[in-house]
Amino acid sequence: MSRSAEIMRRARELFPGGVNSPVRAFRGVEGEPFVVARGQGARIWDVDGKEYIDYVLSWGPLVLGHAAPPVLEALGRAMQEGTSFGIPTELEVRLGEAVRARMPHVEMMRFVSSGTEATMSAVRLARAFTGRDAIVKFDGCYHGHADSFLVRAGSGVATLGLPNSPGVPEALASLTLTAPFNDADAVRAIFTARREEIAAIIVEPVVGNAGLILPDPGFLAALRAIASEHGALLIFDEVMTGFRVAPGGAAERYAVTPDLTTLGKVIGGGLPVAAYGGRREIMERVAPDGPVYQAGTLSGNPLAMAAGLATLDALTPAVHAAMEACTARLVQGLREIAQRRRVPFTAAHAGTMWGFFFRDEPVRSYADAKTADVARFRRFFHAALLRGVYLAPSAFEAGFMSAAHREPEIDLTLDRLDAALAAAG
Ligand code: KE4
Repeated sequence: MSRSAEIMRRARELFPGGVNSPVRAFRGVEGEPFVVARGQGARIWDVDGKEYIDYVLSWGPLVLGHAAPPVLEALGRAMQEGTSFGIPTELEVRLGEAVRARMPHVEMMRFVSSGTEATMSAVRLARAFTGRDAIVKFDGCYHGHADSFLVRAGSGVATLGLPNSPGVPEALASLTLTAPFNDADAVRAIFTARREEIAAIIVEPVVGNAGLILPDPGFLAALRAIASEHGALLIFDEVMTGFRVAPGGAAERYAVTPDLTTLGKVIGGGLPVAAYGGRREIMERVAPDGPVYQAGTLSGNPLAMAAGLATLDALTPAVHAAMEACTARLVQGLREIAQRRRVPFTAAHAGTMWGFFFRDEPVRSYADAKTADVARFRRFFHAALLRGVYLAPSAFEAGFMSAAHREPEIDLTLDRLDAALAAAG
């Protein structure tokens, strides 16, 4: 028995599915997850010594790659001073200033410890600010596991084909209205029917939890106009897209300014950090200045702040541009391989996020994504893994890039995925 198998046997005694987050269990691709031992740059090694080029990168945070020197050095310095205080530190101020310098529309923010906390708090704040209870989200979008979001959600919920999760009271779920991504008319129709009830539209500006789905030109601007017209807030959930689809996130890439933004992943550099923020007049409603309560023992944790700050400081426009070029090269290379092998295939990227579907036509919505050939994805995933390329273990996730992936890694990846596509049949 491999060490991975032995450790997973013990893990299954302790954790549901042997994992601490469902999508790690490989249920979307069948088979058993490997147990990772360590990571360095673009690569990870499992406990049996097998090496993989990693395109999941902890589901997005590791934009500099694994064990990036600037992050390790910053952590080493910070931990010498202590690991947590529950008292204001300058580190959180410096990370907040770094975020606002890249996203000026995030005038004021609050750090929390997970993307779910960020989106949950942003929706509570939107409901308080507008005095309304309903929210609009999009089919296949995933905003974390807070009750209101587990309605036609993406990511692990889509991967596992779960219904709209048991345990969410119908009274609450009924306040979450859904529309297909890229369908502004459907959103207009919802507002026409329920205008006075809707507190906010929350959207992944580039969907990364139903596979990668790009917004049609004008779609995000249409959401901006609809929200403004009806007195609702527009929330960009940039937990995944933030500092990945552009140095200033989706707001910069698509020149659309949301009222509130949620962030995570990259701003923690691999440690638990997330944030919600936006217009000052809205954020000033948050306790202790305002009545909207939200709190967190480890919010603004100095080690996490240090890792996030080191990551943003190293993520210069030049580093971002080089990563985007590698992402484009990988996606174009995959298109050429699929075309040569006559495999129905569509792929896209936005900055340093990328994705593909085994389907000929482009994917504009979750409904489109669900028509892709998931069985072929499953075979391809395992053929790639066998050849040392670790892709997200689900057809309903995105791929990522890091500054540690250079041309040699991309060329090696394309060689390996060419062979994997042949083997996948
Ligand atoms: P967390 O609570 O997992 O930190 O963040 C929730 C979240 C919110 N918004 C977006 C756009 C997200 O992508 C996420 C989390 N992303 C998934 C990957 N698709 C995390 C991986 C996992 O669930 O283990």
